[in-house]
Amino acid sequence: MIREIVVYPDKRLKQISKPVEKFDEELHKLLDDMYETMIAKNGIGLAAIQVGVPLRALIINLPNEEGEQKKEDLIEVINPKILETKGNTTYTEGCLSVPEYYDDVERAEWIKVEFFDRFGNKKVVESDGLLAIAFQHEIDHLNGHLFIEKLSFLKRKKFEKEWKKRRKERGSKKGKVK
Ligand code: Y12
Ligand code: CO
Repeated sequence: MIREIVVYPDKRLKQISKPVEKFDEELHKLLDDMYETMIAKNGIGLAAIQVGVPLRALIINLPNEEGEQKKEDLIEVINPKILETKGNTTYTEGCLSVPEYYDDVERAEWIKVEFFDRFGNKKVVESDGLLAIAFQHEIDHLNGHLFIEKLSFLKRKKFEKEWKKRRKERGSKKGKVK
């Protein structure tokens, strides 16, 4: 089932998500729905709070070297903890909760992260490149943070101005249809 994406500035995106306690059918249904929703919206990562569920669960599905996004490469991440980070890198990020806005964000270049899969099996993964960025972007969601909070003061102002303008335009379009 495709769920509705929670979009900025919805207050739910500021919530600190709660640890998953039961690795049961309900969690599996949530993860399956998150995958369906992410694919339907052309995303490569999604946190549960982005579909309105305040649980520490996220998914990442990066395209492979051929540029194909395969389900076998899907990573389901429950109750993650970043154990170690190294270096710095900058990447132009986007987010399904902040549609049509992309900007450069600085993050750790390498991370070591511990998490559980949908069955409660513990994993430890070391990652760099796009995967490390995706982990950090999605873990930020679990702590109520969006990538736009990491922009410089001036860039954030520019974003808020663009966002207000867009909202006005969308509002007036809706008005015309009615
Ligand atoms: C690197 C940087 C950020 C992440 C987090 C996951 N981000 C996404 O999955 C962003 C998806 C996205 C998709 C959009 O839709 C289309 O391109 C059709 C989009 O634009 C619109 O909504 C029009 C914006 C963001 C992981 C790794
Ligand atoms: Co996001």
